[in-house]
Amino acid sequence: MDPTKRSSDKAAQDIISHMGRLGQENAWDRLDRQQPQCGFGRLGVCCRICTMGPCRVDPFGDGPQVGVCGADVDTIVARNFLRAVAAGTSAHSDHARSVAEVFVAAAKGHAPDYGIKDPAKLKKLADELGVETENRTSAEIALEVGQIALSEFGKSEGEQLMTRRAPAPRRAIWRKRGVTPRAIDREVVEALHRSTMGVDQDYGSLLTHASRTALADGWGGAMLASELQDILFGAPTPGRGDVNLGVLKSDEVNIIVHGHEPILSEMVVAAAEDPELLARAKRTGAKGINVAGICCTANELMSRHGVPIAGNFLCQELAIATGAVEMMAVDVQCVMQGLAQIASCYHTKLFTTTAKSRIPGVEHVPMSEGTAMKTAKELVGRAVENYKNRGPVNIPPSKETAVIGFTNESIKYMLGGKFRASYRPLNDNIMNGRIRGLAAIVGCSNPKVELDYTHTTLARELIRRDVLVLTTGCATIACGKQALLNPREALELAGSGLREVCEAVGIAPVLACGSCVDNTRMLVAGSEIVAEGGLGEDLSDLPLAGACLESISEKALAIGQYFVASGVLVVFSKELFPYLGSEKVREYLFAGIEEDFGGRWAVESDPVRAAEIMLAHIERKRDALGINERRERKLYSMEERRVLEVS
Ligand code: SF4
Ligand code: MSK
Repeated sequence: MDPTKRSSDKAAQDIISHMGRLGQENAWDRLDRQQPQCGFGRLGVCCRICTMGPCRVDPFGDGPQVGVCGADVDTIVARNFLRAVAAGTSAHSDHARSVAEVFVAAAKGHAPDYGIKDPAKLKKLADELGVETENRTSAEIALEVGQIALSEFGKSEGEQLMTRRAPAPRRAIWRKRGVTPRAIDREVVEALHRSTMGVDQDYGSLLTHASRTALADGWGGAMLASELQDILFGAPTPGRGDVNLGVLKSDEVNIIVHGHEPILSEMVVAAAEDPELLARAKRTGAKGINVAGICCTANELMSRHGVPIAGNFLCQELAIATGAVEMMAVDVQCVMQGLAQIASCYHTKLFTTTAKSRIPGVEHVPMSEGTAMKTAKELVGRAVENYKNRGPVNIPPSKETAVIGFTNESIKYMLGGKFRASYRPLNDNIMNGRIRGLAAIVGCSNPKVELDYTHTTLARELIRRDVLVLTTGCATIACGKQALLNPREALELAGSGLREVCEAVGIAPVLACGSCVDNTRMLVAGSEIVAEGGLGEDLSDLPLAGACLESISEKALAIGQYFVASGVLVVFSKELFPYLGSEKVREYLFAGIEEDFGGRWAVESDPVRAAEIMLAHIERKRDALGINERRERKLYSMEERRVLEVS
């Protein structure tokens, strides 16, 4: 197939063509060989929950309308939706649990290679959680904070503590609807229980629990992951780095870290600076050691250390096919099993590092918090040794400069400075209409969609119409590859109002806010924007919308659902939303849920039309806030001014 149909990015096109010439297979080829994909599966109308099945209902013809147990199409689709949300929630939350375990081990002194890098953020979180900080060491505070964080997963009673960050009216809605999340594990377990054969068979009740489960992710596990990572590895600050396959170096040892948890990648970055390993690299003929990231690990590393990004999800196989990668170390999530096959075509050493994520035929080097640096040095050493085995390389020259690393704190700092850090200037500029509203562009890259095309087209369309874009995950990397994270280039594409504000503040109109778990930064930012005043009382009042048009993962669905249940409109691609087979489920997710939570789902595959949906929503919210009304300019007489001053 024509590589320009597979990717809008030239570097990826080059490597896709190169792989085609060599007869090497990638995700696009495997997708082609899966065609035609099951139409029942695409609509979410098949069920294999019990062994009376698998069952499927026929949404179009006169085939069966219920499964063997009698479950109808609404139940089947809603159960599939809930199970996907639960799986996505479990992924983010298990990531958070691993971070919390390392956090506690570091506080106890059992993880000597990790420490508290951001004591100010630790103190702030401790205050929020009611942990005493006076006359205590960082380690003592961290131990108690870490233990509270760990208890959020399995506590037998009480609500998720981070939900306190939400505006009061939002918490009241959750309470009224009975969806305030309890222990994270409990919500996931209950989701699986409810959706097993013969339990919850009311689609509305199943979808309500999907909200509760997703909220345990957004306002629970994922939010804790971002908080604890910031404290352990340092909160990101905006900084420059390079993005795309061109960051690989023809004369250095190239190491790629891929996955999600910074526990591995932070150590690999530090180990690559070890003088002894650098000297060994030089002895093998390399000029140095170059670490680059793929997927969310890439966002984590660039936002904290300026480590270059080689690419997003669909670039993982392409990076190896450059022939220039000595070693790829992976941890959890979004790691394709296909990597093993492509690595076998090259000299690349591929290593799995966590016990919960293994690949047959791939060497496993277990990473544990007690010996993290030792293991990281071993991995880097293996990469250095492997340099001599490198064959011909084919590194596309493309790379772009990006500014990455925006957080709730750093955005406020950029808007107001150190002593007046505040969202006030943002709120004022939304109220006066220079900025029409905010949009979140998040998520993955999917071979069913031309790589990076929808994320970047949507971003261009929104900034052109004066909407400030916040982005995370693989969408961020897509924007980075196409210079949308480069303030100089992106500002040329922005509408005049947005451009004026961004130039005054010194930011790009597309702000890179980190990895998938960092979507929770947007929830916190939204809550603080509400608290700042002038834009309503709740998240659902804000002129704000989200989109994920290249989703692949159940995690994306969990993220979408917690945004919706937090009061936000979320747009997914129609082809990538396999829950459309039930009219009642569609009616609830696209309309009814708005009455319950103020947010809703929409599906649209075309990024320009998706932008229209988001813009219409933003303008509706502005109308409701009364900030679109043109106020007549009134010239006051001296008499009238005196009255005003007195009152
Ligand atoms: Fe079929 Fe019902 Fe079993 Fe699902 S739970 S496989 S619909 S019998
Ligand atoms: S890595 S979940 S493909 S964003 Fe977070 Fe990218 Fe989606 Fe994985």
